[in-house]
Amino acid sequence: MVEKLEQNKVEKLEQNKKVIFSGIQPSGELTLGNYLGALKNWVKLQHEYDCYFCVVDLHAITVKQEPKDLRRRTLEVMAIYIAAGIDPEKSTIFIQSHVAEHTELAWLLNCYSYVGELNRMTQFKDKSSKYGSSVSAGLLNYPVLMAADILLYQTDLVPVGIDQKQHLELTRDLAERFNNAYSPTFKIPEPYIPEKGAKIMSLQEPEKKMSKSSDNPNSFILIMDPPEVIRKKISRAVTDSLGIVKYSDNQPGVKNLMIILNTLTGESIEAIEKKYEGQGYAKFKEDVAEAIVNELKPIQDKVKNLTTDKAYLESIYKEGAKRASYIANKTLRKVQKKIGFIPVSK
Ligand code: AQP
Repeated sequence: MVEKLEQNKVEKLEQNKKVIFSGIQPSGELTLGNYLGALKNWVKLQHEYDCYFCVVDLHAITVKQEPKDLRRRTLEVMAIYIAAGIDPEKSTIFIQSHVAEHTELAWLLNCYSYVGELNRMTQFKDKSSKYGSSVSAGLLNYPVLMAADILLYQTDLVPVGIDQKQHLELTRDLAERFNNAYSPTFKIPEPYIPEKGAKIMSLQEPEKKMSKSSDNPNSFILIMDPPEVIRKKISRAVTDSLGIVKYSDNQPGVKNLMIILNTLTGESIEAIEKKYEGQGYAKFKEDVAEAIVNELKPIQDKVKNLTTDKAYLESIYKEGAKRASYIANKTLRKVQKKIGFIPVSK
């Protein structure tokens, strides 16, 4: 194993590839937002970069999870990564809780984070208003764990939807704060926000982002939604009474559907406007639904096969955790030493 890891390391160094880290929480069934804002881009990036793609189960427990659902979803998310086109030979796919360095670095970074800056995070404000007085300290500390995830791998780029940009800025602040307090330790990562699909909005309240933890199933398309459900949800998507397919902030529902169509088919916004001129919304919505079905159906079929092959999934996450631990441990030991901890004797 060590030989294989060394070999891998040498290959990566020889290729001098930049490092990418990203992850998705198994906090619900994955949505079209996760797919277009994150996954679809990861697939493209894996050829050029040394990629770490993690199923961030530690993040998922910042809100209550049913243990059996969490177990099922964690494997399903992994299967979706692979089915969407992430090649486990090329990229490191692993489960966050299998690499203990994530929790340990998160604790250390917590001691360099300010409560005030965590309180200002939009996601914390949004989610804590939903959970009221039972909001967990984990939800407040979520961005610190995210910083640990990223910094452990000396990450260059983090491909995320625009909703995660603020957390990435905090990661950069924490890395700079630590580097300035001691000496250069962490690489300062850059966000990689896709041109297309950076923020897919709710189908029912298009001023809010599409989110897997929404209480209204009509607000999102799930990656695993059957074709007839996708068609129904798109036909029910909120539009307006203007009846014109136009890319405008005054028509947020229509604009969102246009972005989905454009991201999936590559048809330009202008071409879409022209194509549906004078036709109302019915045909437009039908085509949006078909584009989604065409994209997701092959992925769904592969996911169904993969989730029945637990031994294969286990082989991927075991190998992934070994590869990830090797790098993560090196960074963590550097951090411990700088802080002044006595190294563990072997
Ligand atoms: N609507 C979206 N549009 C574009 N990108 C999105 N992402 C999520 N929703 C959209 C991107 O997916 C990646 C993983 O996100 P996550 O599941 O770890 O956390 P999240 O951003 O909090 O996603 P959700 O669906 O809103 O989850 P819940 O409801 O559990 O909080 C990120 O790159 C994110 O940008």
